[in-house]
Amino acid sequence: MTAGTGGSGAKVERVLLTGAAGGVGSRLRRMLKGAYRELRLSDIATPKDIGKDETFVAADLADLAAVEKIAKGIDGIVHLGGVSVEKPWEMIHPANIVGCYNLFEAARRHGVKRVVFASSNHVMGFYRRRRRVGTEALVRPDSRYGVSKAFGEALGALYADKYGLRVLCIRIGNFGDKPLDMRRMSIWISPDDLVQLIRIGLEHPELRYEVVYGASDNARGWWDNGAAFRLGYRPTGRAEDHLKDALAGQAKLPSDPIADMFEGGPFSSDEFMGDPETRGS
Ligand code: 15L
Repeated sequence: MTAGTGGSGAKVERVLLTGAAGGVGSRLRRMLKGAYRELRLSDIATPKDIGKDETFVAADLADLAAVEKIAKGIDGIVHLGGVSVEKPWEMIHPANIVGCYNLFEAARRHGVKRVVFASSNHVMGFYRRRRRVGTEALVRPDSRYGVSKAFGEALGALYADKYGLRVLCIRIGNFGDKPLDMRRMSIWISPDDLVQLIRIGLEHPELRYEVVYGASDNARGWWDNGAAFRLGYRPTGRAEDHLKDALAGQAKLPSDPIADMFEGGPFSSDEFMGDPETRGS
């Protein structure tokens, strides 16, 4: 694999991956190895399995000076870092609000050309499952976590429009080798397909600012992913190939009729109060 073009003829050669110790990050750090001249890994704490051939720099996203250090000399950032599920505001705020601001601001200060932001399907979690939504639809977050991801998408737009940073926001569905249950049959993304989208974000010459859905070729999908297809995305994962596993996973879940109404599933039903018929979109 060769390094890509970061715009204005400049190549993206030095890539920073935040959240490199998490579930998605650990997998991606192996898959992106060798794709760029440098792959700098970061997370709040150093994982035990860092290899001698890997570069890891620990940084707390809430500390701007620390984030500036990891962004220095970098061409493109894949920002997976932060809290990745619903948590109390006291945890979401420093990591996903302050931390995300620090990431974009550090990128600007250090002349980083591109940021690929790991957004989430939970930005749209209060859409009803019968709706087909694209990326033009209003955000309907299902959690404080979903709100923090909508904030990150808005920051990306600001830094793209005001400072010329090239930004791809990927609303990741559920990343893994196969869909875990019936909701995930609609939102699943295979590791190969997520890498494909990330590389579009780091290399596509025409990219300025886009939001795409991080989903494989799922026959039961809920999203119109035209924006991704226009950028050349050709998913190869097919949720339908794993239907048996998803049905088996679903059979183990407790009944949750409110979760079943909305795209966000348990993120939507968590703390839910009142009449679901009057909610969502
Ligand atoms: C997410 O955004 C989370 O990061 C991941 O852990 C899953 O919960 C996923 O959404 C999902 O909706 O399945």
